[in-house]
Amino acid sequence: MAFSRDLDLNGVRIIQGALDAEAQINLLEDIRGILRAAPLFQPMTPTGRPLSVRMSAAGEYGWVSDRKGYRYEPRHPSGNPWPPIPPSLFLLWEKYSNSDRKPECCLVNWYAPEAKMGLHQDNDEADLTKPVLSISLGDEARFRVGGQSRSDPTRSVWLKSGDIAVLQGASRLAFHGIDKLRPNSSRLMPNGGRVNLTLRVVT
Ligand code: MD3
Ligand code: FE
Repeated sequence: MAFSRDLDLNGVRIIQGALDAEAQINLLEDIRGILRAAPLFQPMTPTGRPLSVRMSAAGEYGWVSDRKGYRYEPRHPSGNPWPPIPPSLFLLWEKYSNSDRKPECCLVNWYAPEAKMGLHQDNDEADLTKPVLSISLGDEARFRVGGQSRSDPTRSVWLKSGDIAVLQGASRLAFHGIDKLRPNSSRLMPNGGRVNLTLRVVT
């Protein structure tokens, strides 16, 4: 909070140092609450390969992937509804999203030290003019973002614990991914790893 700086990476707004240490610790407690109600699971691609990232969600919808395909669902694979999005995250959405709609999903991505996420587009949401807000916690990760075609040139930046990214306008449909983590680069979590939260309007 004290020393934040704004960066533009192919139209993605990155607010480095948006959350101070105390805010990060409080958010991690909120995430632990979400994961008690909706434990992490390992999504399978429709071709049957597991993603290296483990996931869960809060809100009216969570994103799931299995043999039937990718989609938003109102329930965790256990059959229970997702827990509510914590108030702290609605406040961050109000502060950074400039959106007239409230988020309906907080996707929780958990990266073990070896996890990564290949280049992809997020287009399972009904209204792609609505922003996505991303919050990074834990170990640093090299984030890559290109354009609206897979073959467009990409740029990358290391996302650190407490950084926030806002995806809107043309960048909302940009190809992006996480190349790798930098192990032991944060002391937020006792056993390392990384959590990324994304707040989304789904319907
Ligand atoms: C650009 N997550 O959940 S966050 C994802 O760090 C995802 O876990 C990555 O890609 C992560 O889909 C990257 C930054 C991000 C999130 C959503 C985006 C960038 C985006 C949606 C559209 C364009
Ligand atoms: Fe994505």
